[in-house]
Amino acid sequence: MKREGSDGVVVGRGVSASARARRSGRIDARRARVGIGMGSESDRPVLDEAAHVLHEFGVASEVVVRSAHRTPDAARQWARGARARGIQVIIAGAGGAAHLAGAMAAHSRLPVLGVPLASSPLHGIDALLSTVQMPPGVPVGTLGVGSWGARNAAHLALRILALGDPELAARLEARASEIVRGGGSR
Ligand code: C2R
Repeated sequence: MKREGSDGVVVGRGVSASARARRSGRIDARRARVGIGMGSESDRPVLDEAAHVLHEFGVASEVVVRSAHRTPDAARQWARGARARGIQVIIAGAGGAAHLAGAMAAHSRLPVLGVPLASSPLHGIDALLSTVQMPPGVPVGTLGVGSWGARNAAHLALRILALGDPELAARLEARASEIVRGGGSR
């Protein structure tokens, strides 16, 4: 499901969707379309939930640890190169004084979805406030705290991608019908 390249980038892919995409020749599902950045390796269990939701819908993601505080140059480089690598949406999760999502939005014109994490003694309130109140013109679409936020960041990314991907839109519609019938959701 996942492979690790140089640079600590981990890519997951949806196999059946990949085959379909190859047949249709439209969208290469092997290529990461969502970039998932996290401030620390300790955030990985929560951000992995976003990667799993994307994987369920056959969307590959690139998962990296980058910190606006600790590795600012690497964080900037990753954001700046994202579009050229085929990334269409960035998800950034961080805890405490969470500036990662804002830094991503400063360095890229892609939509940035921020996930505040409850990793500090303030239980995510600090990360929520650090992520949500961006200055006008540098938007971060901020989701809920922790695992719910990570999963919804992926669901929102899927809806954004589905605007230009009818196959994905159909998969989302099918899942919405399942939920109406009582199938639940990740
Ligand atoms: P450690 O567990 O590595 O000490 O990290 C991380 O997201 C993590 O939740 C503690 C917390 O620090 C956060 N961190 C940020 C940023 N970089 C790391 N908020 C950033 O760039 O915003």
